[in-house]
Amino acid sequence: MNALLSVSDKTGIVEFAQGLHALGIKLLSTGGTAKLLAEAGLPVTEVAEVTQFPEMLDGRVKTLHPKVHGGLLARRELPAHMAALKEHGIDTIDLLVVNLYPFEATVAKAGCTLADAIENIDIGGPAMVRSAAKNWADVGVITDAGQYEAVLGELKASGKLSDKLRFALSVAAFNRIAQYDGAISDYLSSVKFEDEKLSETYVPERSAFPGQSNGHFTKVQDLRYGENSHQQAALYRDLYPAPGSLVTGEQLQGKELSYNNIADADAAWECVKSFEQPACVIVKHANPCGVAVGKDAHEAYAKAFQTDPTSAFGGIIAFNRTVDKAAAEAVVKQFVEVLMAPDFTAEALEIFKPKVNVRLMKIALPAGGERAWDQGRNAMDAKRVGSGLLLQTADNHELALADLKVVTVKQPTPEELQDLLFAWKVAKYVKSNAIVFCKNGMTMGVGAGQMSRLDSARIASIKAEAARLSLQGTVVASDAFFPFRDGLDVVVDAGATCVAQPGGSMRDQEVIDAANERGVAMVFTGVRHFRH
Ligand code: 93A
Repeated sequence: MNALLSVSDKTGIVEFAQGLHALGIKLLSTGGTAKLLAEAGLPVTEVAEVTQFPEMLDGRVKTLHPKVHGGLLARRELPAHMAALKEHGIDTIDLLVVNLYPFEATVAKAGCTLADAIENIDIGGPAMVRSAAKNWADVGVITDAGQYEAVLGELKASGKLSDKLRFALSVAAFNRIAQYDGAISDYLSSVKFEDEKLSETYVPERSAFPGQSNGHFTKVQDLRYGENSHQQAALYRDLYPAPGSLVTGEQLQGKELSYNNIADADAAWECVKSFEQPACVIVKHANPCGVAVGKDAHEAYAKAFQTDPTSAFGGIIAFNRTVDKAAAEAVVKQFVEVLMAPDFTAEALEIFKPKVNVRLMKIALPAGGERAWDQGRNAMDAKRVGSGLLLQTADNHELALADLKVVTVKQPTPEELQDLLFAWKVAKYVKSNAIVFCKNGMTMGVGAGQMSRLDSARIASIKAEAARLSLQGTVVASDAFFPFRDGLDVVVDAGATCVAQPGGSMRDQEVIDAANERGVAMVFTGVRHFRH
């Protein structure tokens, strides 16, 4: 059995090689590694001796030779392969031990020059690793010192490696190569290339974010900063963005979009897309502070604005219909950060022209039938947690009238049912705990982002009061169940006559009894819409 050892990180290599030698395995090695093993008194053959070719080009070509790759890639069970090895005087290599030039550590050092980084891109190492890992059925490939023990253990026990271990080593090897190539691609993509400065000692300035596609995302632009001015940020989009999604939009005028603008714009756009009727959504700090449907864009805006005129100041506004003159004249009276719509009439564009800072975004709604908006949803939702990534499918649930289960003696009126569906759609886009009062296709009070449902209910009615809206005869959507009757009591005290909630609490009966006692209608939706 022959082993080829070629490692940059030489930790534990002597002990491991001693173990191999003790088992009668022949050792082949590259310059630096061979020297170390020889110094430890081990018999070792230099690869250059095998290839009959000296290491050249400052070590750039050491192992890139058919005598090495033939020995790694030949399929032992194929007579033709073995005959070819024999014909060319090539020995099999049955165990490969490689760890790569320290590219990641090199570029992590302050002052790393472009030349240093380039010189630390290992070529021969990954090539051998790929050959060995491809031929896992015959070759064991070690890419990490942490694998020495398991390999020596099996070799000592049975004189060979099990299929299971060789396969696991192959998978680990390809993972390592992918990671290594990723690091190179990330580094090079981050380099701000400046021709005139290029020299051996050039330390490139780097953006915090790589500029190229990594196969899943592609960079749209660097942003001035992140959520706060001391944070760096960039916007990426899916390589193939869903039709009708925010990133497919075109900015027609205004200042550059900021990180927070984009986050809020997405919330507004996703929400407004969910309505069939002409709708308007006003978002502040990622929460809708006014949502309404109307006969046209202007009416929808007028109603949405009424919900919370104070919060709507500096808001992000989205329409699912063309913004015409009437809508533009109404909107332009307020301070607006971002305005999004599938289109703007020429008159509307004229109205916004003097407001050079207002960002106008034209975004096509996804085409198709009446459920077309659904195609535009992102398939996956992601969130960073420490050094982890939480992934989930997007919250795409849409409630139909038939899904509602009336649990009270009092039945909702047809108008209340329509408003319930409207309120439920809005609640889905409000941060939890969400309580949303609605009437006649408009939000009347929104309680968002509280740690207790009771507080969200109180805040929603305080806000309605501040906007001088009466909550008498409103419907309420609660994004998750009422754990106790107190939350229900608060919304009924405020004037609600009909409530939608998922149900499913241990105390559902207590809450149902409370609704009956108060003489209001309540429906269970069977789904909840937490949003954090
Ligand atoms: O410069 S290389 O890309 N060209 C090669 O042919 C080659 N073969 C092995 N780098 C190459 N290696 C790498 O050399 C190995 O991946 C390992 O990291 C390193 C070990 O060199 P030495 O044994 O001389 O210290």
